[in-house]
Amino acid sequence: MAQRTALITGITGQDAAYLAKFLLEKDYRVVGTYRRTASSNLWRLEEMGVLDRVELIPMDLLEMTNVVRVIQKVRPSEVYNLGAQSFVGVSFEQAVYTSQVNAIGVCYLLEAVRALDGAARFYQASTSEMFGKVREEPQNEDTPFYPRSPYAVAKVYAHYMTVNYREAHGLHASCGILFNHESPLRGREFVTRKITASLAKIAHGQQDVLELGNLEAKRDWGYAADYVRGMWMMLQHPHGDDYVLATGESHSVREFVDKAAECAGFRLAWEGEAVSARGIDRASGKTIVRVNPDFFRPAEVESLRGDASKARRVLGWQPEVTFEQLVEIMMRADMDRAARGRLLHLRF
Ligand code: NAP
Ligand code: F7E
Repeated sequence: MAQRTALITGITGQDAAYLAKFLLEKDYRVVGTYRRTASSNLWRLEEMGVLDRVELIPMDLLEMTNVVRVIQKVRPSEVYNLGAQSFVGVSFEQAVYTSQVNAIGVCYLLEAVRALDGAARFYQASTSEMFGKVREEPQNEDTPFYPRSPYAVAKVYAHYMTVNYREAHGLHASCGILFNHESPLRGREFVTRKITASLAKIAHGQQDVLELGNLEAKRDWGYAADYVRGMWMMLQHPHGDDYVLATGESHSVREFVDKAAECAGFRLAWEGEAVSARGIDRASGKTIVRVNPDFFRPAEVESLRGDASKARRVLGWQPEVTFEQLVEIMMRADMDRAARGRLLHLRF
């Protein structure tokens, strides 16, 4: 069989690093697109040990001519659209930009794939954020959407546009409705990595306190390596379709903090309620976690829990890493980085 070519947009991001490694191990030619920036941000590919095996090509999802030419040049057999303004918090202040990248950018890509010959298989990174103010629990592929941020609204547009290109133009296009998935390569602004990196710095005397927003928000957190395997499985199925990937378990931010603190060698006692809540290190009596209202969102997604039974039944996908293992993996990686002074530059 001829070697397959995968094009991954957003190659500098968390998922792309795991997916690139996964596909290279399956002997794909992997081409990754990145935005030109003044400073290099290829550290994730470097950490995964794949930087020299991925072909890099500059592409911005906001520039349609660029998108079309990249698809024509690379002629991919599979396209994984992972590029996005992916931080929900920022989307409230950058609603137009987020819509252009996360919604219209996807339309450019779908058009480019259709214009080439429509043969490339297409993966769209849909999200559990589309369920937002949830209509039922757990959420599955039939649960109605109720997006609560410009990020999620834009993703709903992209989701239905992908479904439409599948139905109207016969593209082999799939949407993965992925619940939160994390790893040591997670961006530092997301709550899980913010917690593990901060606690590691506190444990090494490099930071005093971790400030968080809504401690009661609940998420269905899985491990990124499990989820990229699911993306690939979707594109190997004879037909394009939409699938939820999730663990089926939900935990609060506070539970994540407790478990991470334990892995970092702290035992926390909680005092106070809501914005006055404080996490105190029992050994030293110091407050090491507190609430800062600046980190609350104008509209919150309070609780998410996914039902991935369709992916299990049709694709044979299931997650392998548990919540406890995930926290341990992330905490261990950040303790190691802190010990080597690698987190000193991080600001939250
Ligand atoms: P990530 O680490 O934030 O990576 C996003 C990537 O998109 C980065 O490479 C970023 O480039 C790139 N990008 C941003 N704006 C772009 C533009 N205008 N043109 C081209 N590329 C652009 O995100 P992730 O966690 O890997 O997630 C991958 C995808 O899955 C995203 O679409 C996200 O919305 C979606 N998703 C994520 C989760 C999750 O829990 N991780 C769950 C559901 C869905 P820079 O490095 O230059 O910023
Ligand atoms: O927030 C609460 C916050 O920013 C999780 C993206 O990958 O997953 C991610 O979106 C929860 C929210 O992720 C802080 O209010 C409390 O309820 O880690 P997050 P997210 O918004 O769920 C989905 C599936 C995606 O698609 C997105 O691309 O934690 N929270 N205190 C906080 N969140 C942050 N970031 N920082 C805090 O201090």
